[in-house]
Amino acid sequence: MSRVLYYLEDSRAFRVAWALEELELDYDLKHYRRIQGKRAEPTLKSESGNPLGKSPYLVDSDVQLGESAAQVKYLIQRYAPESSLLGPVDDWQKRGDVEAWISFSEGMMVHTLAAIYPRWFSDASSASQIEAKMTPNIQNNLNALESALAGNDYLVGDSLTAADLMCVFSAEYTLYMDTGISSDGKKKQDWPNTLAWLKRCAQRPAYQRVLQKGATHKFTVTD
Ligand SMILES: N[C@@H](CCC(=O)N[C@@H](CS)C(=O)NCC(=O)O)C(=O)O
Repeated sequence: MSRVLYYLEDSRAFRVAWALEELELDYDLKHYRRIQGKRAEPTLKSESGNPLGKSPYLVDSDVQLGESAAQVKYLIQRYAPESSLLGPVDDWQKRGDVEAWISFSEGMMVHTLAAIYPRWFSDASSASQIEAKMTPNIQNNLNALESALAGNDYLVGDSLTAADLMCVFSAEYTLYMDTGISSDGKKKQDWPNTLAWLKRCAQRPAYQRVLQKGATHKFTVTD
């Protein structure tokens, strides 16, 4: 069975590579570069067959999928349906919480990108004005993670779930890009539970195996 993950450097594709490693599934990682640190090189689109030209894109034998959340859920449902990675099978509160965090990782944490795109595509003054407008939303998101992680090692329950697989990238990216943080007189250490969770997840053998495989991911939080 062939399984290929189309991996753009420093991107959400890390979520899927990490999920594959947690599930101990074999896969080929096809690595692509960004042009000047932004858009993907065009070969990502032509070689993956993803009409959107975005990463991650997963081809798993006869299945082809875009969207990191769909890929992470597909892998768990297909290859580890009895696991608690989507929450314990009989606990609907926890399963719902995992779903909510999966949606949060893209639907809410995308506020970070609303501050990044003006940095990339607009002038410095407009970018800083937009970042200031987005700051309450960005900090609200970080505060939600921080509260959920008070006294907890992981976002839902006491073990890793898809909530962590999805939200870690979003939080790492927000802290690394420093959106709505130092510009508002704050520092990463103002979210200590979140920092500890990011370091804890980064120490997991599966997370480390992604890096050892050569996947470029510059956002990892270490001591
Ligand atoms: N919602 C999608 C977002 C996919 C996406 O926008 N990926 C970015 C990298 S994080 C990308 O491929 N960017 C390259 C480009 O826009 O050219 C997901 O979660 O997979």
